Amino acid sequence: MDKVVLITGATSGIGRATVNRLAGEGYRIIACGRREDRLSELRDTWGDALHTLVFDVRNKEAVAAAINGLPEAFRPVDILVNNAGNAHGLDPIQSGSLEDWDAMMDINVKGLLYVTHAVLPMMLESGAGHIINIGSTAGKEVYPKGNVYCASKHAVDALNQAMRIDLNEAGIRVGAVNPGLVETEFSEVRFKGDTDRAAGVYQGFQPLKPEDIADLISFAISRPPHVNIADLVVMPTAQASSTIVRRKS
Ligand code: NDP
Ligand code: 8X3
Repeated sequence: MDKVVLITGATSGIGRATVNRLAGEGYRIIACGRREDRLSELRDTWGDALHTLVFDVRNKEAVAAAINGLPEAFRPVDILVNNAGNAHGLDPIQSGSLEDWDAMMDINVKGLLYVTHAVLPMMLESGAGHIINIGSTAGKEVYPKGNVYCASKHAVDALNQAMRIDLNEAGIRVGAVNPGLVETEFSEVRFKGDTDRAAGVYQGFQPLKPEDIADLISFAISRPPHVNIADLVVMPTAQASSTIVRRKS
């Protein structure tokens, strides 16, 4: 396998599971995140098959500098997995925090754009490429107190469609994976370190595992060149919508 995959949000959850899945399949990986210690652990596991980049996706200069400075062995990027993101807070719109709103729009939407902007010249030059955007069921429907997180993921849904349209002539594949409830550090971040509250989100039913999403990403990027998985929605069997989850008491 000589393909290079750049994965944002590689230090945790879906991103880390995707790194481990794809590295195990022989892809060369560029693992990105802010927590250097966790990136070092991945590097210890995968050695020279993995390159790490430390940046905050909100910092467009840092994003561009890191990606423009990739070593030859990790250029061009063939596959981009736009995964970095989180929810911050779960409050009604009338009492939401401006800091949380900024974080979600700056990371989930603008960060995804900055990374894509930095990677695309390599794909355009090589005349091929594949972008997987990690959206959410929150990008397909809105739920109580989800307001700005849902808006950020609806924006990802729109950008997924827009990228596919604009990059059609260039032969670049674009598709989204939109998960429902996956047990990761997502709820710990949303509830600002309240681990009890976070654990409650996944109680009484079997949530998705990050490896389930890595499995779908692996499937999407291994289709033959004429096949593009444009938009996938995946939920736990116990989940029917953002607000309907069958829990055992
Ligand atoms: P985690 O909290 O486990 O992982 C989030 C990842 O995003 C971390 O690696 C984190 O790295 C990275 N990240 C967050 N903020 C930044 C930033 N400012 N700059 C760079 N990297 C950042 O959550 P998940 O794995 O669950 O989330 C991954 C994606 O999946 C997100 O886009 C999320 O919205 C989406 N998703 C999650 C679902 C779920 O139920 N868990 C369901 C649907 C979608 P670091 O902190 O080291 O920078
Ligand atoms: C994460 C799933 O339902 O918490 O995107 O918004 S949800």
